[in-house]
Amino acid sequence: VRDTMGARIDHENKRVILPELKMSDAELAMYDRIYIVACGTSMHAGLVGKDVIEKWTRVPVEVAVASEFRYRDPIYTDKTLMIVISQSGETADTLAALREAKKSNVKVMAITNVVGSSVAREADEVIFTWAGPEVAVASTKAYTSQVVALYLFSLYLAQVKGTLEAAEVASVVEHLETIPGKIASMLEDAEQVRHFAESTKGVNSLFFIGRSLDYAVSLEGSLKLKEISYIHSEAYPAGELKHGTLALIEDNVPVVALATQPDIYEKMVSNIVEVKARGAHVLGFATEGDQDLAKSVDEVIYLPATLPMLAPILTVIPLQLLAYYASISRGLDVDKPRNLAKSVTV
Ligand code: F1P
Repeated sequence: VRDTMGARIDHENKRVILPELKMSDAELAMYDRIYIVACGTSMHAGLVGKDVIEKWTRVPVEVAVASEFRYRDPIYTDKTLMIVISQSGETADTLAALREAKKSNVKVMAITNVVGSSVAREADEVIFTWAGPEVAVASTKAYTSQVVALYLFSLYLAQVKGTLEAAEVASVVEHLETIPGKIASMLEDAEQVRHFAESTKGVNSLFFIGRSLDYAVSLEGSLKLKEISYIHSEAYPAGELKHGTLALIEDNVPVVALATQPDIYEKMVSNIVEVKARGAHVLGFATEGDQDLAKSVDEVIYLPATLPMLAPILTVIPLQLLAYYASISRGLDVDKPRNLAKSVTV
């Protein structure tokens, strides 16, 4: 939650500002449909953004993979806003989707880290994430900063549309202000994740399950694991398992089960019971103070308490660490994953 980001907190007034926004608030408030288009990790950040924008602003959002979207015939109206997300600002498919939209006169807002990148130059509006140079190939802090940018954008949009009360915005802002300290403490206390990651050494497949925001963030956990530790993994919406995939859950298959969302907590626990019944070894993610999850899983990681809507910013940290330690324990170079370029420009 950086004070340099293109969307930032006005700490004094407990609201959000977008100091570099060129369009008027009235124009922003007019958009009634949003496409979020991106690739890989950036697309996963967009999935979190979708739930947040819809919840706080009631504007319908579709998230699309840029490599598919660029060949579609999207239904644009003059009230459609496109948000493209790209750490590098040079990803070929994302850039192509942006250019296609521009041909149809669609207003494009970019969320990117790189000033002067093609995406930053060609979009109408830019929110820079200022996440610093990406040293490693796999995106980690880029994801976190993109997600934060999307939270701040959603709050700003809710302010201008009046879909959240000032007190509600202030409450979210106050919670956002405590996030950096929580992340710091999670990074200091990574022993349990390391232990679980090491226990997956002989394993060749792993599942991540969750619902709603937990599902969105589990997709990123799964991608990170594939990218840097080369373990096959699948992120699955927990409620969808019973439609076939449960057949793959057998003795000792590791399952990472995310249960940070109170409104669907009970449903999530019943999904965990289903995979446990088939012999899975379950690592649960619960919120600090949760007394129950430990009874249904083999191990639990407790995440610092925050607003459930903000949980993805914290949940992704142990997921990234899991991929990191799984990679290290296999003797791999986490910073130079095979078959992955920092920006995919072809
Ligand atoms: C998109 C992306 C990254 C991934 C890798 C390849 O990049 O899929 O998420 O970690 O670097 O490209 P970008 O458009 O966000 O720069």
